[in-house]
Amino acid sequence: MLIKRNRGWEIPEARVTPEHVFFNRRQLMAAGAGALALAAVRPARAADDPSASLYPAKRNPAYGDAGRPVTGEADNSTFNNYYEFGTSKQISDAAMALPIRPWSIAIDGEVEKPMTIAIDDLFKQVTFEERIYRHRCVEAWSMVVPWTGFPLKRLVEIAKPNSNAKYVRFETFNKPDVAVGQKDGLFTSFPWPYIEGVTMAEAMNDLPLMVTGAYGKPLPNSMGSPLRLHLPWKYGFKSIKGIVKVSFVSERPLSFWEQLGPEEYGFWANVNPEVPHPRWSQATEEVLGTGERVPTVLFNGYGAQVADLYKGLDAEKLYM
Ligand SMILES: Nc1nc2c(c(=O)[nH]1)N[C@H]1C(S)=C(S)[C@@H](COP(=O)(O)O)O[C@H]1N2
Ligand SMILES: [Mo]
Repeated sequence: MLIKRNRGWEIPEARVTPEHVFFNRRQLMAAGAGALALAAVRPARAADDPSASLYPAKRNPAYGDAGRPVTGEADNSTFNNYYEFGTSKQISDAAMALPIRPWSIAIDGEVEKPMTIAIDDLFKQVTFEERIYRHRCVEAWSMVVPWTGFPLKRLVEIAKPNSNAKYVRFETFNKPDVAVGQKDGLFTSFPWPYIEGVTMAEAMNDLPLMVTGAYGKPLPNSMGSPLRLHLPWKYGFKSIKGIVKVSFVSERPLSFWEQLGPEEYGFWANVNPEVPHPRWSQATEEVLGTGERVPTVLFNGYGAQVADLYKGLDAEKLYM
């Protein structure tokens, strides 16, 4: 029997309200008094992080300058998209409820040997480095962050995928007991857990960073502790936080946002100022912390490293 369920997030307006509403709120904050309130909020730190002694890591000179000033640490750790903890940007306190140890990562799918590895054991197998990257949210704001982490391609090396692996699929925790966005209200009907994915070719590019820290310290919970991804040439929603599973798969993963709004959020999500979001322009972006508006650049300025990945894919919707 076929039962058609009408879920809250299938209502076209409801499913896209959060970004719209909070974009306006953020503009208000940048405009005046709100900015002070923002600065007064203390960044949420990952207390007693056992990986603290691994910081600061050596800066990778190839990514030592993002061409723009680094965004203030307090702005960055208290202005976040992390829907597991609510739809506002002020989730840094709520995110402190997430226990970041014990934490393990499952690696499975088309690999030599599926495994589950404790996060601190994984950290022993990799070398941390610092990279300063630009980040461009699809909501048309941007920031610059000194991330610490290790290349995604190093994780691929550890996982040893076989030739059936065409994509890497990432999955965030699903803990309605501690994550208020997964527990309460309308957003319990979101398609948790948060999923994202990249092609194997994208994974093997030098840019994707498995992020463990920022500003020379372990990540605050609000920024995705203990492990997130950062893809500097794609819109920010691709940079999944709170990762618990990495799967090597033969089929293209269907992401959280693509499930919610396939006309607005596709698989590729490459930054392109000439392709507007269906509801707003992507031509410019507001710099977090300063309120300044600057032009958005194709591939967020990382075309030299990634443009080749998309040759011959003209029929694909590469943006959004
Ligand atoms: N699990 C998870 N990861 C996520 C999100 C989320 O809601 N849940 N939001 C994404 C979006 S839209 C952005 S812009 C970035 C924000 O990262 P930041 O808080 O470090 O700025 O995280 C991305 N990763
Ligand atoms: Mo975003």
